[in-house]
Amino acid sequence: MAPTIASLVTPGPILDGVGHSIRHVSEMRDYFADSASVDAIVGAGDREVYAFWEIEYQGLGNGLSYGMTTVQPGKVGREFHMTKGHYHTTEGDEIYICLEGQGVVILRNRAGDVKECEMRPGLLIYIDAGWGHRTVNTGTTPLVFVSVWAPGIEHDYETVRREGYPSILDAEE
Ligand code: PAN
Ligand code: ZN
Repeated sequence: MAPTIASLVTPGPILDGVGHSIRHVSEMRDYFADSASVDAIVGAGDREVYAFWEIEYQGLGNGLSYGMTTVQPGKVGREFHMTKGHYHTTEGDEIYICLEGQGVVILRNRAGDVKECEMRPGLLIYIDAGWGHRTVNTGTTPLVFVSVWAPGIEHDYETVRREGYPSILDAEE
């Protein structure tokens, strides 16, 4: 799903910062544990795990950046489809608002404490600065959510890749 932007703000400086990214299984080799399953999926033609839009605020003043993510249902090995996950390198909070589907946001701080928040339509998840976040689709339909964050945040994926990060395994083989 793509966001439809209905704005009272001059669109120029905001739309300049729009990004659209699609993450396939092939780009997530470092994130899924079962490399044989990754190879099998990529060999069969690869597939999308998730896609997201980002609208980075580039105007004057204290604006907001926001985006929309769709995580497709599915598993790689026993792990449910998920985002790469990241930490924010600068202090700055974020909210997620779930629109469709079912899943979990896994929060982890740099001390290694982990919390899980349910995602279902209508739930709002507040992500405090300092907590990494990864979103997992545990359902059978696309998981769609809106995110809003403080402008100027840099996304740190390297720590997740280096240290690893919790995921959700299906109970069934
Ligand atoms: C979100 C995420 C989006 C994609 O907009 O960037 O869901 O997940 P990854 O960034 O982990 O690939 C967000 O948390 N922004 O700060
Ligand atoms: Zn974030």
